[in-house]
Amino acid sequence: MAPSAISPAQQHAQLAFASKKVKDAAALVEDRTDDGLTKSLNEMMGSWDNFTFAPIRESTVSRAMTRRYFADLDTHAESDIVIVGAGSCGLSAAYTLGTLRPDLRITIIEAGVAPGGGAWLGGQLFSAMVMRKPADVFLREIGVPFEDEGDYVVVKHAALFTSTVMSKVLAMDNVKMFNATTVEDLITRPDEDGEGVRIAGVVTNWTLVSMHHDDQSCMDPNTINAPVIISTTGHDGPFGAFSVKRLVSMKQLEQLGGMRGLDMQRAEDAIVKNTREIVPGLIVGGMELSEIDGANRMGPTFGAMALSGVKAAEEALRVFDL
Ligand code: 48N
Repeated sequence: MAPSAISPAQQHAQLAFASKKVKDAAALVEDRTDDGLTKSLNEMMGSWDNFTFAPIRESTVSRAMTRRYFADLDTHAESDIVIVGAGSCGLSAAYTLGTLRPDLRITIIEAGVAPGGGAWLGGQLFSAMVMRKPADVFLREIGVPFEDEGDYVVVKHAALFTSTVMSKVLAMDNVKMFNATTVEDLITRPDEDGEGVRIAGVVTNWTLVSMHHDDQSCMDPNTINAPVIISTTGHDGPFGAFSVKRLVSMKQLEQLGGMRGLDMQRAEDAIVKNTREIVPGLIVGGMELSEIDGANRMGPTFGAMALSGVKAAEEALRVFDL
């Protein structure tokens, strides 16, 4: 028998996926008719007079959502790796980790209702997204078409990149994203190898609650334990650069380096090369890193975000397997 092209862990993950009554989307796609649509959809069109949905009761919908959500919260209360921030860097890290290690329980915490961070547009409301080579390697990995312009490539709409990498991450059985949820603190333990701390998880709350602690009585948070955290919370936005700012306020870092002015040439190499573990258990990548290192910003090029995510995943596996 030909050797299996996938690892035992991936076989395990695929079996788990199938056994959960969740049908793989690819297996569900029927043959298409000559006009490009499936036979079922073709038959539905034009026959709306007797059309009706199957019956349902409101509580059934409520239970279908809440049962799964709270089961996920219960399962992911102990995670192997938590990624804070589902922007282009966090999603690229999640894709790489989820693909390499389908045996690991990976949790993504995203403050926005809509994940994706700053990667829905290429820059100043323009649609196209530029990535400098060799970041096209990641686009080929996830199957995003692009125009090759020599030293750089152009994805026709930034949302095509972001929705593609997100759809692959969300389809992974070992990855769960909690969006509209904010990391509002870090769980720490004394670091056995030094005087500092080891990061051992995250403290979370609904984003709307996190934004109103000042004008509401205390609303206590929830927690997720994990031995490795990847923080990719960007450099702007209501919670930008969250983890590195928290390290300063808990006196684990002297001060932030402060993001420097825009210099495309220097910024992207620095972000990718310096994606690393900042304090034991906490890896920082993407534009959050520029706030700690004082790296330049790169403006509307996204190759460093994707490859910083790949490097953050590699760093996380190094720390996890230590
Ligand atoms: O897109 P961002 O902001 O961050 P990155 O590092 O993934 O990508 C940065 C990129 O979009 C740029 O800034 C480009 C390249 N421009 C550079 C330049 O020179 O201006 O995504 C961060 C995500 C967002 O979705 C936030 O909502 C989320 O992180 N987030 C959080 N989620 C949960 N808890 C938090 N505390 C938190 N803080 C931010």
